[in-house]
Amino acid sequence: MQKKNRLILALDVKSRASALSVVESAKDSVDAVKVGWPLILAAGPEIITDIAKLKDVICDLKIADIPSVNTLIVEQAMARGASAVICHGFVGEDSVRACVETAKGQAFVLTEMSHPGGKQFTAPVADKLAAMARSVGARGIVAPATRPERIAELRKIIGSLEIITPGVGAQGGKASDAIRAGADYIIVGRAIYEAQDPRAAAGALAEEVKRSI
Ligand code: OMP
Repeated sequence: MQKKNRLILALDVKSRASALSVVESAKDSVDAVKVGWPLILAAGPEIITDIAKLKDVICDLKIADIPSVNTLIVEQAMARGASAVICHGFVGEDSVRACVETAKGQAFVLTEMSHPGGKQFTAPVADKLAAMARSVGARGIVAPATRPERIAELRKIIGSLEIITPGVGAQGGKASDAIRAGADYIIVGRAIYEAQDPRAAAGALAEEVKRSI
């Protein structure tokens, strides 16, 4: 995944046609596309391979199972063309290690979630999850753009690991705040794919990011 625009498109749309159309519109301003359950269930897992021909794909299955099953899931995602995966950290070090090893290091570990409920159970353990992500050799963590101060705190724990951050736009976070707090990439879905003009929306976000570095 190149680090040009520092923008990851969360492609939570409900059909193959709209997925391809949004990617075509936004592709010049995004560095990667995050594909998750809504689109995979709507369009079939082949959509991972199709999008991967256009952009690097982060497969967001929020993997949270026992190590042997995590391994099977990551194998399938990578075989279909994913460049990286997202797994939950709360399942424990052995399960996360299985994802990291199977993805050859290309796994992002979810720490504190961005929605209000993320404060309930994930926030209190997020520092420990971030430290564990670092110790198992993950590529990076997912941390909340809705709480940029937490991005800054988690950055101190993970050192040079990458931070990818959702919560910009529809969830109320600001791209500039997240980047200034230490995020490497913002993850944006609805503010792009629900926009009248996804190309312009992605372009404006990429510009905001550029001005914040
Ligand atoms: P929008 O709110 O529409 O920009 O979408 C946010 C995207 O980031 C969705 O694909 C969510 O699944 C994802 N996400 C969060 O919103 N919060 C989190 O804490 C973690 C994720 C994620 O792992 O990507």
